[in-house]
Amino acid sequence: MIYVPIGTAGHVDHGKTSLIKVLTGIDTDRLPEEKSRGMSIDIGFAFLDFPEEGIRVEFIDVPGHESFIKNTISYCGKTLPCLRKPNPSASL
Ligand SMILES: Nc1nc2c(ncn2[C@@H]2O[C@H](COP(=O)(O)OP(=O)(O)OP(=O)(O)O)[C@@H](O)[C@H]2O)c(=O)[nH]1
Ligand SMILES: [Mg+2]
Repeated sequence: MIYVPIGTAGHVDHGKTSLIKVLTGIDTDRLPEEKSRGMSIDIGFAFLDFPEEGIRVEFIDVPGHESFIKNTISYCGKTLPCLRKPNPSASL
């Protein structure tokens, strides 16, 4: 299996979480407060498999609101090492 990580980037309410939900069927806003406020607070994860190609696309969704910028930045540390990893079977 080849893992392809993709991170979102964009201002608040630009549709990052909605796009991932349409593509994967997974709502990355899992916290009750995220649902009640209608915005991402923490990073979230989803995936989309392409079994015949042996590919799993992994999505990392981040908050766009400036109040949660620390959580947004934290995904860089989780994603960039995976992008640099030479082993294609490495997951997040
Ligand atoms: N009309 C329209 N509304 C959209 C579209 N994409 C998202 N929305 C709406 O815009 C609102 C915000 O969408 P989100 O997907 O939560 O936006 P986000 O970029 O994840 O926002 P944050 O996580 O808070 O940064 C929701 O009410 C969505 O239903 C779109 O393409 N068209
Ligand atoms: Mg969001």
